[in-house]
Amino acid sequence: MKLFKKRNVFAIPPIKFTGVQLKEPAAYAAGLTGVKIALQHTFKEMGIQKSLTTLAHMNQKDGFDCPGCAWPDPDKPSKLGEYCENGAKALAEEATHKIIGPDFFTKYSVEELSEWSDYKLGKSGRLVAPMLLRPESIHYEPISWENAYLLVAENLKKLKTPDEAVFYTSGRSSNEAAFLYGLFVRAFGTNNMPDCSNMCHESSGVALNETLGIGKGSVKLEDFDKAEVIIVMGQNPGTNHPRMLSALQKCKENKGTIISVNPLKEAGLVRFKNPQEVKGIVASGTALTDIHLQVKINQDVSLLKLILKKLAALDKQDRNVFDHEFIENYTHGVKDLLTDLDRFSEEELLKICGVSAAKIDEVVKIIAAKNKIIICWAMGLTQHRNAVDNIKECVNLLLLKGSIGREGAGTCPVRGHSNVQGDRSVGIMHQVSNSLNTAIKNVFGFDPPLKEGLDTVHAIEAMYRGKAKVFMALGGNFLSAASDTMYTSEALQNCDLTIQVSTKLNRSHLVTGKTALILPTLGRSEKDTKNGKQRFLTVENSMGKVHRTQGILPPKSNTLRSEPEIIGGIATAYFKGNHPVDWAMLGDDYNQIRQKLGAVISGFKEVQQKSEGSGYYLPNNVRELDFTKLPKGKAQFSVCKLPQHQLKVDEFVLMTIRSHDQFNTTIYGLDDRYRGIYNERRVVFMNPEDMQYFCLEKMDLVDLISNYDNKERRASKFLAIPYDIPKGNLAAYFPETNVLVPYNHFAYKSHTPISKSIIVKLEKSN
Ligand SMILES: Nc1nc2c(c(=O)[nH]1)N[C@H]1C(S)=C(S)[C@@H](COP(=O)(O)OP(=O)(O)OC[C@H]3O[C@@H](n4cnc5c(=O)[nH]c(N)nc54)[C@H](O)[C@@H]3O)O[C@H]1N2
Ligand SMILES: Nc1nc2c(c(=O)[nH]1)N[C@H]1C(S)=C(S)[C@@H](COP(=O)(O)OP(=O)(O)OC[C@H]3O[C@@H](n4cnc5c(=O)[nH]c(N)nc54)[C@H](O)[C@@H]3O)O[C@H]1N2
Ligand SMILES: [Mo]
Repeated sequence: MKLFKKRNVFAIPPIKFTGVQLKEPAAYAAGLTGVKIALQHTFKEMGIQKSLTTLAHMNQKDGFDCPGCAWPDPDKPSKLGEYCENGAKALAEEATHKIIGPDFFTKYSVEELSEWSDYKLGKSGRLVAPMLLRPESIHYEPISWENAYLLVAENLKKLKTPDEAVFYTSGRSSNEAAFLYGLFVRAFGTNNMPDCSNMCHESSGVALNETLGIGKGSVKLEDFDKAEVIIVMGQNPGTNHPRMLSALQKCKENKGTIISVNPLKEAGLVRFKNPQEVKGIVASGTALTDIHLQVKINQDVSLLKLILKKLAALDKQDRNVFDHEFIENYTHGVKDLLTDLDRFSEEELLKICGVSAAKIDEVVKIIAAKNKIIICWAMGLTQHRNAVDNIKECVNLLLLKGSIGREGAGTCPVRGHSNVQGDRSVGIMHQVSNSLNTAIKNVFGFDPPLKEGLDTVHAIEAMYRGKAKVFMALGGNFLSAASDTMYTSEALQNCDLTIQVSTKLNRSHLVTGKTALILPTLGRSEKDTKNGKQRFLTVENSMGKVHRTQGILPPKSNTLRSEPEIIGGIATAYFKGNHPVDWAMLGDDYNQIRQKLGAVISGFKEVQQKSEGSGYYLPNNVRELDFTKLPKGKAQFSVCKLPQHQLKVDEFVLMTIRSHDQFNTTIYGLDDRYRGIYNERRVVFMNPEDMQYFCLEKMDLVDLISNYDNKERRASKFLAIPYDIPKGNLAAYFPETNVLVPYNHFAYKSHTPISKSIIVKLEKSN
């Protein structure tokens, strides 16, 4: 009877090769192929008619927000459709006509399903029924919603302290769901609210808060039209934020210069054929990047320091290079920064960053003469040990140039999940905010907990050590997204109960606690109706604009419940009426949630009225040049350290990146078209000279091995692919390589796993 300890499930699926085909990397992004592929995905999953009408409503004022990335919509969305290839894939994934009901789980055990690839799991269809996995079973069985809520409540009540529970959030939730979830978790009594941001832009949040007083970017979409220089660092917009390419295109049309800083020459940054323009279909499109700086992985600080030193030298001759008036009026710490720069030699910096001196001089010349500069960045800067410094060094450059709080200039951390920024704004965080706690106390009449909660890496450790016993996830795929897959799988399996509120099947439903629940929920694209009335939700985009989202498709099943309803249901079962908050009412009535949200968080006061149409901007002190919250009331320069990688001759720095056909752990397909890889994900990109030195031929099989704190971690059997990547650097896809990321190595201050700079060795596979 007592099956548990533990089920025979695979945390990583057995290795299967799918038959690689190689082509030349693409010379441009999007164009007609992009449109064709977008439609292929939606037609296959949703049928032709439904695809066309649904896509027409995506990112339109009366429609729903794309479930993909958080790039903002223009105020006047294109009538031809305001979506990209990868947004269409995200929609196809969610709105697929396939469903998995109870019979699917009767047929397949979790042990059997765990042998499937992530691709096959995702393609099996939408989850539609609440399911329970008992400790003595390897098959999920149906459970009613009410019994599921009671089971969660009972398990939460059994805990010795509320800190034995962990409540994860992925960035797909709405503001309303996230606010209610955070409220429930605090009412329950813990701040254990790790979220996907911890693995993503946390480093940006920390760096920007400390230097500029707000953990978000400062630019608006229209600033892209006015920028003279846009620097895109550590980001692959062609794949991950394709609609950003139109904004870059506008900058080019206005004679702006685009500089990309990336170990890879990503197709999206080279040339763009805008599928929403005739020119993009028939002509050669727009060349985007003017200068590509092929930096070595994690050497952005060295590169930026060299640029700053050269600019400082020019400024000594001509006092117009830096904006001295701005520096004087709005900043603090410039002397320390400039003195520190003197400690470094140009030769040393040049050598370690790996970029050619001529290209750096070209960039310095351009930057010296301009002051409308935007820096955009994503995971290439945030997932390193010194990630916070990476971003602070970018802020240093912008502050020296006065490129902050000015039209056409500023910081642009490009967010990942479509509402990851909103989740934070409405209170999903493990840190304690006194002002938020006071507001909650005033509005709801209870005292939120004061002890700082666990972030992602510390939540994993707590579960591993048996200090946390209940794990709930509002979306996401914690097992495969987090670092150290084997360690994380032990951690989850140590829990008494794991609960997943999800739309699609993933590995976190298979590698679970002793008891597990799947609570299926509505997707963005679906109608959310109560008593015959359609409800709407709101989200915040990457630039701090809050707007409505309302699905248009009929729900996949009438058993599905919305995220706020599920949270309301769990909270009602837990408190049984003994609490000042009316949870059931809030779960049903989003207008009431918004009213309370507005009373607690001032930026949301008028969310009900102002979120209509293209929405409204939340307050942003940087746009007002208001730094009163910071020391001396000024924006802060920072003295940043160089990263330290003492590599042995046979060691490499590995970055784990996304292919063109995935959304994080959701695998849409097996191609990485822009990089010329077809029908295979088990590849490692390698410099041809390194391959020669290590006697490797194209397509040889290698194991990747990391060794931290004397613990060896191995990802076996990757096809070596010669690629234009700096020597000593490697790239491979996540989540296949997450096994290599040690759970206890993460960025200083932000605790973001070091997913972009893992030290590895290679071994020929057996
Ligand atoms: N289609 C699609 N869209 C997505 C996602 C998806 O998976 N698929 N994911 C969403 C999410 S949650 C996020 S956070 C974003 C992620 O968006 P990105 O950050 O663009 O995603 P990554 O593939 O991780 O790419 C990192 C880029 O940084 C470069 N890079 C790596 N290390 C370094 C470094 O040390 N220095 C520099 N300068 N560059 C480096 C890599 O070569 C790569 O081009 O995209 C969001 N949008
Ligand atoms: N090695 C390595 N690891 C990484 C990264 C990396 O670059 N390298 N990137 C990191 C980053 S940036 C991020 S953001 C994390 C992502 O971490 P997560 O957000 O945890 O992972 P996702 O793969 O985005 O989650 C996908 C699942 O979300 C569920 N889902 C989708 N839509 C909805 C919805 O509307 N509601 C609900 N309730 N569920 C939904 C589906 O069940 C789907 O299977 O991964 C991180 N992990
Ligand atoms: Mo992300």
